[in-house]
Amino acid sequence: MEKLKAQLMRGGRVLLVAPHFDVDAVGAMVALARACRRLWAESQTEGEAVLAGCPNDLKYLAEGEMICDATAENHWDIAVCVDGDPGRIGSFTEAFASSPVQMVIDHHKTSNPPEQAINLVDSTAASTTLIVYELFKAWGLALDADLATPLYAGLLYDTGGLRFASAGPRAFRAAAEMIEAGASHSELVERLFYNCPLRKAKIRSRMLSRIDVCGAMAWSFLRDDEVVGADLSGLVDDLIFLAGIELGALLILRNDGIKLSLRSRGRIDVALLARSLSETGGGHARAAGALVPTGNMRGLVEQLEKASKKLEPVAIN
Ligand SMILES: [Mn+2]
Repeated sequence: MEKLKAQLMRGGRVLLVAPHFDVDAVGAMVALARACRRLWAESQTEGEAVLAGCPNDLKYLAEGEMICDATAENHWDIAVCVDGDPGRIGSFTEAFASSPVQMVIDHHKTSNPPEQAINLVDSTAASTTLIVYELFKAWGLALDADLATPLYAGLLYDTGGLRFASAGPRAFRAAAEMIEAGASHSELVERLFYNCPLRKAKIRSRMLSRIDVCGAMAWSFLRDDEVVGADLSGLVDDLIFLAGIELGALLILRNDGIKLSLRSRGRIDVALLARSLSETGGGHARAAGALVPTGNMRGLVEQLEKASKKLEPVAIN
């Protein structure tokens, strides 16, 4: 942890990157960018922290932050990848790889960071922002609303509003401190969970109308052309929260295969299941995904159904 701080304290150009732009990833990037500036101000060092992209609907979290795209010049002194592997950052791969100092901060069970990077991977953390919060504490950085808001947004998002099994005493203690420091629980809950666009509600209703249950699995599908450009995050939760269900699977039928989102109540390790179905598969024990290179929906459903019959308790994360 001190090594990370010492590197960041040196200043220079810092690239913050993630393999996907969910609230946890963006929250971690934003909090780190703000913490860097705090450290530099304290030590009177010059530096610049830039986010490698941010979707429009999350710009409210990234107010005042510099955002670049992959066409920007590739010279960075430090590259930090959050909430996943730098092997999955697409057009920023070269920028990360050519950076002399590389860091990975992640909480995915299937995380596989490069050896040369400074790695802070903790799959028992409920969110990447929880790891970042603990880093700040270890560094003696005082939280304020600017830091606490993106941190708490990530923690809330990844724990489904502190409801999932991953939300234990560690997450709740951190949550309390983030709220004390100025993060607004009610505003963030409203933004994250009670803010569904009409189109997403209609997509959800289509998904629900197609639910099929086999054994302990509930699954449904959507065609790519039905969901173009739509935010599908959290939809699969409506499948796992059915009574008597242990495995929820949402299949998005695409030209290049079937994009699979999996949820488990804790007796099926869906990170392992996703990995077994595709090289691109991975995630957490209770929430994972994969792009399976197949056009055979029936075949895939049968594979999933088979897996849903092997019920064993799995670690919580
Ligand atoms: Mn996360």
